[in-house]
Order: sequence, then C-alpha cells, then structure tokens
Amino acid sequence: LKIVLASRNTGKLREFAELLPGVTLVPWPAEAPELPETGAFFQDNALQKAEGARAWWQAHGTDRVDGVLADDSGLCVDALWGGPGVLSARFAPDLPAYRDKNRRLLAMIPEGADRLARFVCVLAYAPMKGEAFTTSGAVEGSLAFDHRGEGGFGYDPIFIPDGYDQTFGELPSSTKHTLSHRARACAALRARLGMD
Ligand code: ITT
Repeated sequence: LKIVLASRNTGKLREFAELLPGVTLVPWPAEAPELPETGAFFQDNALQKAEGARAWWQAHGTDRVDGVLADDSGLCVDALWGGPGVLSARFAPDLPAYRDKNRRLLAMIPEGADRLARFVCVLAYAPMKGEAFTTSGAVEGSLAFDHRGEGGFGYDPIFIPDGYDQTFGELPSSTKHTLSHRARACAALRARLGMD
C-alpha cells in the first residue's frame, strides 16, 4: 500500500513509519496547502483533512497512491473540561517550545485537582476511489507535576499512562507504541485495510 500522510507534524510522521510497517508513506509535499481543520470534534477534523488532501492530490499529486491518511489528535484533561482537546496544536501560540507550553498547561491545574487525562487519536483514511472512514484510539493516564523526559513529542513529557510511573517523554518509543492512542487507532486501521 502507498499512502499519502496528510500531516506536517514530524512527530506523527516518525510514529506512523513505525506503526504502519509495510506501508509506503508519502509525506505531505511542502508546496501543498495547509489543511483546514474547523470542526469541534477530532473525527470531523480528521475527515476534513483527509478529504481535503485527497482532493488536492487528485488535482496535483505526482505519484499514484492508494489513499490519503490524516490524524487528528490531542490531549484531553479532565480538570480543563476536556481541553486543550481538539485545540491541542493551537494551545499557547505565544510559546513556541513545548517545554513552555507544557509548563503553562500544568500551571492551569488547580492544586489538589484531579489529574486524569487521556490522549485521543482519530485517523481518517480516504481511498483514492471510495468512501473515507475513520478509526480511533485513546490511552488513559494522568498529568505529571513537571515536564519529564525528552522522548516523543508535544505533550508526551507531561503524560503518565496508567500502569506506569514514567511519562511518555521518559518511556522508550517501543513502550509508547504498545499502548498509545495512535498505536490503537493504527491497529484498527490495519485491521480495516485487511493488513493483519
Ligand atoms: P497536522 O494537522 O498537520 O497533522 P497538528 O500538529 O496540527 O499536525 P493536530 O491538529 O491533530 O495536528 O494536533 C494534535 C496536537 O496534539 C499535536 O500538535 C500535539 O501537540 C498533540 N499530540 C497529539 N498526539 C500526541 C502524542 O502522541 N504525543 C504528544 N502530543 C501529541
């Protein structure tokens, strides 16, 4: 299978290369447009990105590919009413570095508040011919008290998955790939595409 990955997030790109062995991933070209995501739900945004990217690829794509894959994901914190959630990529735009975004997010949690959080990932796959569909995955956990570890990307250094003491920033990527939201959504996608 040859699939265009409609994402500009290099952390996601690295993970998909490991989570979808046997799939040839074509990166979203530099000259291609930014893909709008205007929905209120991960599922709407994932479909919007996949269908928008498929339409662009049909008009301008260079390679013949089987389909287009988009990922909409984020960190949902109970004490923040589920936020930043679908707005995870747009949280604290004045702070470019994730170390600073993570510190600001932690500072927003009132002392003594519940620290439960989950990562959610919705994948949308749009075959070049046929209907797009979505798969999803989530991982439950809690917020650390500080930014810990340099592994992974984004909010990984402040998220401790249930059953572990270390953050996704401290755990090896091989461990993240056994239980992450993206790993679970990819397993469902592989099954749906008959790859297992
Ligand atoms: P594309 O739309 O180009 O794919 P994006 O980064 O804008 O890239 P999203 O709108 O889906 O993608 O935002 C998801 C954000 O949630 C992402 O920027 C990270 O900050 C965070 N996130 C998602 N998955 C994560 C993971 O596995 N580890 C850490 N942070 C993650």
